[in-house]
Amino acid sequence: MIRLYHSPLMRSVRIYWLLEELGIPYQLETIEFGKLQSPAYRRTHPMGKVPAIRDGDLTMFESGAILEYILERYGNGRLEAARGSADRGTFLQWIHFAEASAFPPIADVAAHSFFRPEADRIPAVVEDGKARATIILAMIEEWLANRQYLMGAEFTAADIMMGITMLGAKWYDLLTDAHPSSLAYVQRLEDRPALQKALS
Ligand SMILES: N[C@@H](CCC(=O)N[C@@H](CS)C(=O)NCC(=O)O)C(=O)O
Repeated sequence: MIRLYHSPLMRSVRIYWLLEELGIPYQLETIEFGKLQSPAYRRTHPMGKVPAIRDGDLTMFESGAILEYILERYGNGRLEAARGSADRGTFLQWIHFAEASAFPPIADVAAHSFFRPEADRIPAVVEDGKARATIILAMIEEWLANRQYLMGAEFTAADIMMGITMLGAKWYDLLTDAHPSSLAYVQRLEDRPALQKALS
């Protein structure tokens, strides 16, 4: 059975949410954020980050990679675009964009506005993060203007990857009245029982 290493409200929510959507059995190992750097947990994730999973002999980290692995091994084609299709390209684009391009500016704003001790916060990093986030959020807003979900009418795992990024944007006040389609999209995601459980 998959064991998921998770801290509340962190990127491990993606995998918790995915497991709930797929209805596959798993064990949840919740670790306080402040204990992620303990030597014990760093034997599972050498950088002391979440998510990580164990599945039989496999130990792995990186939310996007874990999500792809779980879909491939346990998804039976659910929540993903068909392999080899053109839609597959778009699906993979959003999976990777979520963490590689969209999350970093949001994380910079969050770290230097909320998480770091006040003395370590650099206002210029916040300004730069906001400027980069503005470009990204405008682009997503345009994409969502005529779509319910990233891939169109159907909810997929791309919405799980990007959904947590977009929730981060909402939590850190980067989503505003200038983003009505994105706010409606985030609300649609927040209405899903599987996300509600993963956030509880
Ligand atoms: N790219 C990684 C990022 C993982 C990551 O940075 N997780 C944060 C929580 S959202 C963490 O564990 N931080 C703990 C720390 O840096 O001490 C992924 O998507 O899995």
